[in-house]
Amino acid sequence: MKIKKYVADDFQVAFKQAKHEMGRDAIILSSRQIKKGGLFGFFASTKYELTVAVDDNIKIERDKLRTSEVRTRTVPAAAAVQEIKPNRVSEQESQLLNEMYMINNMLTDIKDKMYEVELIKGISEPVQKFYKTLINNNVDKEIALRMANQVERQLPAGKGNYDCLSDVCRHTLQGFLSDIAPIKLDKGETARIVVVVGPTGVGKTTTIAKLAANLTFLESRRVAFITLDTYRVSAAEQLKTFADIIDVPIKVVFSPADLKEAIADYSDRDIIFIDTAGRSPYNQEHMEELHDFLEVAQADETILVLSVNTTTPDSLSIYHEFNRIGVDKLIFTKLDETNRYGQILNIISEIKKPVAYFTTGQNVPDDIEVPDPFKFARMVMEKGDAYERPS
Ligand SMILES: Nc1nc2c(ncn2[C@@H]2O[C@H](COP(=O)(O)OP(=O)(O)OP(=O)(O)O)[C@@H](O)[C@H]2O)c(=O)[nH]1
Ligand SMILES: [Mg+2]
Repeated sequence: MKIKKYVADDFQVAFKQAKHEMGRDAIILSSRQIKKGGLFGFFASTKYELTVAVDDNIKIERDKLRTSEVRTRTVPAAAAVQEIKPNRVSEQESQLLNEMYMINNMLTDIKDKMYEVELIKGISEPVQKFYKTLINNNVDKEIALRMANQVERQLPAGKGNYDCLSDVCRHTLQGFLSDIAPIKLDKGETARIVVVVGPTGVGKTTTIAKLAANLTFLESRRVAFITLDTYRVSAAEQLKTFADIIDVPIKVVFSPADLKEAIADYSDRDIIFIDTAGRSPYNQEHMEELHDFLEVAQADETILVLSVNTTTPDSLSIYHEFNRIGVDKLIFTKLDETNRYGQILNIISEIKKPVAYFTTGQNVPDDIEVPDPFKFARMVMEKGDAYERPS
């Protein structure tokens, strides 16, 4: 199956282009209006996006039918009509199917819009702008509506007061990101065990290096590393390099028994970071293996690292899989790679776990911060025109 997207100024143009390139067997999988171009969301123009697919198997069947159509011309007329008919019908069917997909998609779009209009009907116009700002940030509709309603309820009588509105919006957003829990070492505490888990490539090892460097240099804490990542060539080397630079000891362990020993060896350290191999959470065998290690580790905190580049549904399923082994906190990485932060709100609204850190780049140790709800709210609000004063 070949799938391709077509974007044009109007639906007909996109449709014709798709038909021209993909052939008449192509079917429309989805159609939607999108905004393109512009500056900070202003002056963006409306385009139509068609996702079109063509199934090679159908094409082959169709070609076979066409060949049979040619062949049937040599057989007696009555039989030929019967043979040709299925081909003609299926062409018409394909045409009809396309039309039906088109109509169906348009109806779904209209239904969605009506539903949205119905939902935000009770909200005053300035607050609807806040709602749109949240949607621009990819906040889920349901959560955006909940926030908008919250703002609406808190607004005093003079709803047109934009200064007041911006304060209430910011305050509401801050409320959603209020559970912040960075790593805290109690006075005199030793051998705090922090395990960092997550899918591949989200930034687990880099984040551990940032945390370790800051704890070592800024708080004069005695840190140790243990890595369970023996799967990827150079994985342990990566943490060893950081360990050398920061000057902290490191052990590479291959079995739960090794892990027990390594933890015992570092019992005089203030904090032990355990780095794990990035694994697909859907691989049961790997998850069981991780579970065996974690049973031995008896971590004080297990932190799940999620990249903001992963979609909300994917992040939620990743969380649910990792939560089988127990997740205490979250770290969101790669905030520098997006300017839509709704993802974070969607996830924390759903799973209600504290956020320990945001990471904002590849630089060790600088690109990490304890989430600041005020700053976060401002970043979300900058993505939209909620605070534009009426002229
Ligand atoms: N832009 C950006 N890149 C980051 C950030 N954190 C980590 N990275 C980069 O992401 C890549 C993967 O980082 P790692 O720390 O190796 O990720 P990991 O989760 O340990 O990967 P595996 O151990 O392979 O699962 C590296 O190129 C990092 O420099 C961040 O906050 N922003
Ligand atoms: Mg790693």
